[in-house]
Amino acid sequence: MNYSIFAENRKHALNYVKSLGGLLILKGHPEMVRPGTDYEHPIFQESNFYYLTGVPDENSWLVWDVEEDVTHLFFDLPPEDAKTWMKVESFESKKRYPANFHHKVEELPNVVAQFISKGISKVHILEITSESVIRECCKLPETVSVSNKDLQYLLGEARVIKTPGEIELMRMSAKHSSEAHIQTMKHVRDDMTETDIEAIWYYYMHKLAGTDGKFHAFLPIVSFGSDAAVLHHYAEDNVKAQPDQMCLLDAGSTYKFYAADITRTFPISGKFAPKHRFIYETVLEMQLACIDMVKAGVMMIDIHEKALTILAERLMKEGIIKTSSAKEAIEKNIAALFMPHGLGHQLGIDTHDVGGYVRGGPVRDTRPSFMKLRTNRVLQPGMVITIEPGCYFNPNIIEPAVASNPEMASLIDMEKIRGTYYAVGGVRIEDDVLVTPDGHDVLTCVPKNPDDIEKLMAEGQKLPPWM
Ligand SMILES: [Mn+2]
Repeated sequence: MNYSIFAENRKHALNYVKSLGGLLILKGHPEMVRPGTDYEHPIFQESNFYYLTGVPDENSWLVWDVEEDVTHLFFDLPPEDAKTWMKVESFESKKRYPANFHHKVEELPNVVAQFISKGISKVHILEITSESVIRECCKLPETVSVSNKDLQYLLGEARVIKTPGEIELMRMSAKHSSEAHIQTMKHVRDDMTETDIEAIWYYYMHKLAGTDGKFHAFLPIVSFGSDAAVLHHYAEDNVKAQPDQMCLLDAGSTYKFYAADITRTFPISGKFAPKHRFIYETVLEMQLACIDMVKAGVMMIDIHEKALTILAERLMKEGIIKTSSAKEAIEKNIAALFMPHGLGHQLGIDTHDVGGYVRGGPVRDTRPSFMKLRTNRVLQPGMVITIEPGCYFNPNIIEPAVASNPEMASLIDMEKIRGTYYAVGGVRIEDDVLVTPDGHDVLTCVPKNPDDIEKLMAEGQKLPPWM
């Protein structure tokens, strides 16, 4: 592992936080023990702390004098007898994490006191940390002011633009997650449950990403048929696949805490039925056109609008909606009934990564077709975003909308939807895209052309059964 990545992150972040002045104090995630047991929950390091340090250990601290750019890292070392139970890293080995000084956590108040004695009177902390905890742990006198107003936002702004080292880590998580998706797709059989498919995904994720990828970027979404219209449907063990259904798998691993996020939708039988293929090709056309638009200077909302436009045009062509134009379908909130989410989000340490809405930037568009978009950003080189259009037929969204709006009801062929498309459920196709100085680079690589999916699944059928 190249820990200089985190020194590089800090150098990049300094451009954003230097003007704050004073001392930045960040606390790593606390340890979490299940009450009454010695079971320690694995912790996903606090994202901002990890970004600046690369330290995954619980109860760690960073003290950063941004005016002089001097950093102190603090480690909570386990007691001597812990060696009976676990492999304990030496204090010396902690010096691999880049900082000017390394300490045991007990020294935190002394080091902070030295800064205060040199005249520092201002401390900045994250919004998510409690001022009283920081004051108590660092023994801050009342004369020192503590602000949680700006640090988290500014670090978020820094994290929007990935450093070259971060991009390398994200390429790794994208690679592992892509391969795990391919392997899972090959092993799907028509007698499996949602949890069976989830288990195959887990197996490959752990096998490929190993201990560096032991955290999921998020809980995998696995759904069959009509359940795929529910955006976050988690796997259930009593739901068995039907040969005439599609499966939607939205899953991503992490690598060194950096996330990947991929969705594929594929036929359980390995062959798309015509009604599946129509919806699938609609979403694929949306996704390819949107990825094509990704380049510096373009606004996410314009790419989102492109997705809705293609969706509306295709649904009009099939007679599912009867508006006179795609524009009308968007303005009358009809297109959004079939894609009730934003086109994508930023990706980084967090799956829905920071920095969605810029202070002083355009406010969130409140029109129903646009309000779910997670970012108002203009794309810049170094951003990593997901492009994940979808088309869904969710009766819980569509039925109340047409029941309360006669004009909308007159513009939608409910017979077709009830008779055919509720059973199709939903399709989403999602890839992770890096904005580069001259366009974009798609980091994830899983077949998505329907013929390629059928070919891959046919190859998979030749493999011995999983169970
Ligand atoms: Mn996503």
